[in-house]
Amino acid sequence: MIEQLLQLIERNQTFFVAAHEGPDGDAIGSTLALTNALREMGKDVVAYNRDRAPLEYEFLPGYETVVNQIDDSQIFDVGFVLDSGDLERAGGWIRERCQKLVNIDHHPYSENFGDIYYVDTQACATGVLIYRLLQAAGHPISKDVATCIYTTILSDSGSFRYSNANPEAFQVAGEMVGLGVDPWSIASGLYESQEFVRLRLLALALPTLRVSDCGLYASIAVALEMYDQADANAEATDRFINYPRSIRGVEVAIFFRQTNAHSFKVGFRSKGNVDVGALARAMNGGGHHNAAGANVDGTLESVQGWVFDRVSELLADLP
Ligand SMILES: [Mn+2]
Repeated sequence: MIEQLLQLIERNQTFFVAAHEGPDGDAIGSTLALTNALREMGKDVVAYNRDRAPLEYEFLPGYETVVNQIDDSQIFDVGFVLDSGDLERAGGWIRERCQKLVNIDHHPYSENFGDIYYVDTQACATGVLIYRLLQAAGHPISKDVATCIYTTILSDSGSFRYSNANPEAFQVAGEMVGLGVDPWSIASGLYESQEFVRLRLLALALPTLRVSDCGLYASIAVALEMYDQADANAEATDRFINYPRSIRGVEVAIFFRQTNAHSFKVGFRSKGNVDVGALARAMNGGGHHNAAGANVDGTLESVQGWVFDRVSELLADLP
């Protein structure tokens, strides 16, 4: 598998690198880790994200080169789709624009799209798979690439707090620090450079916190009018779900984010005992064991009632 990938890189010149929409630190970090490394090898690379790179990743080398539009006629030798679960989350049209397509991911249920499928659910972040690839290629990891890889691990492991913070996560992160990455500057870029509008929106959302009678699930909600009041947009709601999740005893956290007058994007986080991926798939959504989401139509009250019932059923089955 890695051999095939190395040949593909060696024998081609134009590359396209993309990751899932609404990108997190692993999506943008792995996009830029691979992009920077390929550019160092002298390749022509377009880094793409449907939603570009959010401002909080400004500190990543190559940040300003991530585009959200490409030439109508451009065809690439090789396309890499990273951290995406399915191709649609990156852009279904990518298939036709790339002679060869590669799926690199660590999500369970990652769709088998592409000509090469390099998926390892044991990797704590897709960035770790990029690290393995560069190691195999014998490409020396620059400080720029190291910064991107370190960010993918920090972001997907919740700053080494989640159960995916395995020995490889610490080992690779440690190696990146050895290459000159400054953990404080990345942590401050990610977590201590918030936009004030985000906290204004949070102040409006926190009063919606609800904990179930059983204490096992909790939720938070953002309604459309809150965006106007706080002068914020949906990007500002990133990580709001961590507030209900952080409550003692809560197993499942739920985030209701209104997307239009009649529907909500419902996000789920599990502390590990409940498979919220299965729950979301039953609602025509998707995701993995500990993080998933689905779209549900209705008013906040009706959507909450329906979702709370599904979650209660699931929790009733817990041993
Ligand atoms: Mn990831």
